[in-house]
Formats: sequence, C-alpha cells, structure tokens
Amino acid sequence: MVQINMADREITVKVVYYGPALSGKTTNLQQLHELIDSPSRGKMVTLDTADDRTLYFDFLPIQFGTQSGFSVKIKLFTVPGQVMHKSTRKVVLAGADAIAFIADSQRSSAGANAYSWRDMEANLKSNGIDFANMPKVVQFNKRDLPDVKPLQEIKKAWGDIPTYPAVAIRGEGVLETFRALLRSLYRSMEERHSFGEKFGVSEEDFLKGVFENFTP
Ligand SMILES: Nc1nc2c(ncn2[C@@H]2O[C@H](COP(=O)(O)OP(=O)(O)OP(=O)(O)O)[C@@H](O)[C@H]2O)c(=O)[nH]1
Ligand SMILES: [Mg+2]
Repeated sequence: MVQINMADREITVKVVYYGPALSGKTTNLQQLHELIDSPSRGKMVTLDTADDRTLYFDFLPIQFGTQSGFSVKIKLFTVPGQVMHKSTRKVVLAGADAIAFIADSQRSSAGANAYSWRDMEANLKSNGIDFANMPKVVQFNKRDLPDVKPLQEIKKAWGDIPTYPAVAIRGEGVLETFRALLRSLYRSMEERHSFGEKFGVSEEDFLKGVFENFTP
C-alpha cells in the first residue's frame, strides 16, 4: 500500500521478492545492500535458519531524496520459499506495491517455479490484492549453472511479463531487475495517484533518486 505523508513530504512503498526455495531472493537483497551507498541504505535484517534458509523474511530499507523535495522510502522484503512457509508468505505479501519474482533457471526447477507462481497468485488474491495490476518483473537467476532453460524459450513462454536473466551471486542482473521493477511501480503509481503531477516527481527523477545511490 503506497503511503503518502504530505506533512513530512515522504512516500513509502513496499517491494517483495517472491519465488521458490533457493532461487536467490535473499542473494538479490544482499547484493543490493552491497551496491547501495550507505547513507541511502538501512540495516539489512535477515531471519534464517542455521543452513541459511529464510525462516521468516529478509528486510532492507532504502531511502533517497528527489528533486521536488519528496523523500522516497522503499521497504524491500523477501519471502521464505520453502513450501511449508505458506502462511508466512501470505503475511509478508500483504500490502505489497510491487513484486520481483525470482525464478531458478535450471530445467529441473520448472515445476517449483510454476508452483510458487500459483502460490503467489493465491496469496495475493486472499490478501485482496489485484494480481493483474500488480507491478511485477520476473528474474531468471542462476544463468551460470548447466542445463538452464534458454532465454528465447523463457521470453516466449512469459509473453507480456518482462523477464531478466541474472547470476545473482555475482551481482549480474540484480540492478537491472530492480530498476525495471521500480519503473513499473512508478508507472502504476502515476496511473493511480497522478504521481508526477501531484508530487512533482517525474519518472526520471524517481529512478535517478534510486540509482545515483548505487556505486557500480
Ligand atoms: N550458482 C548460483 N548459485 C546461486 C545464485 N544465486 C544464489 N545462489 C545460491 O543459491 C543458494 C540459495 O540462495 P538464497 O538467496 O538463499 O535463496 P532464497 O531464494 O532466499 O531461498 P529461501 O530463503 O529458502 O526461499 C545459495 O547457496 C546461493 O549462494 C546464482 O546466480 N548462481
Ligand atoms: Mg531467502
């Protein structure tokens, strides 16, 4: 739920990284945490088990200013991918403004990707969130591994939904995915709240605000 605080000139949005177990959701957030300059990024909170599986969620807050004087706060979350954590995923998804779906590119993971996508649709529905209008991008991670689905095949299968290849452990594709998601989020806020006109924050200003805080 986009929160707009006129008194403090502050906009807060929630972004969720969703996907099957071990697809690289936590790795994406860790990479973003490393790439963002420290005044803009908050402390990353990770709640996981001894074997690094997310138990509840990861959380990374990012904050930046725009030319119009509004500050933008982005709350980034990951869900726990393991099937048994379904109810936790539903809670983490509540109030989401945009979703990055992190899929595992290995052919052997196709079933797990599909299961997780349906699980996400169901959880959005039961949270009363409109799936069709949710800003979303899909990342096909782990391109470095053998026997991954070819990108052409992926593009064909996903049609209108933008897909981005990544090797998240090396930081490749992590920013591209995040940038595409924020662009899509901005456009959805523009449609719903006339964002640019009301707050004087253009798309360029919004994306620049985020990305000038990254050191490539
Ligand atoms: N080879 C390879 N391994 C990766 C890549 N990205 C992440 N991994 C590894 O995959 C494993 C799982 O990554 P996580 O980021 O913890 O996965 P997750 O999606 O958060 O998993 P859950 O929290 O269980 O849902 C870790 O050992 C990562 O180092 C990648 O691009 N290539
Ligand atoms: Mg995780």
